[in-house]
Amino acid sequence: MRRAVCPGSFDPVTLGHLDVIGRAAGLFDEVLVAVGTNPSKSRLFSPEERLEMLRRACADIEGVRVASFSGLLTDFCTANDVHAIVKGLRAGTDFDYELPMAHMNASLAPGVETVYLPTSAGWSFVSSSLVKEVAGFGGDISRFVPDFVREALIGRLTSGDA
Ligand code: COD
Repeated sequence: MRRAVCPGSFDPVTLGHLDVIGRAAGLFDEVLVAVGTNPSKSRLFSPEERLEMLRRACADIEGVRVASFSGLLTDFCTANDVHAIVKGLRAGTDFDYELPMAHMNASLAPGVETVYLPTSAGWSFVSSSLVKEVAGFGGDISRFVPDFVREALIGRLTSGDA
């Protein structure tokens, strides 16, 4: 079985993420969407909240399972018999950020390949960070995230817990 992982922070999941996940599902027998920790980012939603949002968002994508991990991505790959890490690229800055990670992951887990999918043009400017910023200033984010994510985001930003 060809099994891949789409890892990310997903804080929160956007339609850009879902586009990459759906296209990865068309390339592999099974795709694990894995919520991990990026130590260089601060979080709005807890790992459990992000996992639950992803479960809902991916429910109708065939061949996709949602999981989480707390350590190294390569350890998750080894433990789950994953041979490919799928990442989305929006611009050159994503490539500059992702390439050292691909090299590090390859040196930690030889045989696990990183596969890059170019963003679909319509989602090239969409990121979790920008969606949070726009929502924080009261802007309309309904074109960028599923409805239930928009509601959760607005709820969090207006509750004072953000
Ligand atoms: N279009 C296409 N792709 C997109 C879009 C979009 N609109 N938005 C996001 N993406 C892609 C990103 O480029 C990325 O590939 C993926 O979706 C997830 O994005 P984020 O922002 O949710 O997640 P990141 O980049 O913060 O996730 C980083 C990881 C958690 C994967 C990373 O830090 C990690 O592997 N952590 C585990 C610890 C580890 O192993 N560290 C060593 C790494 S070498």
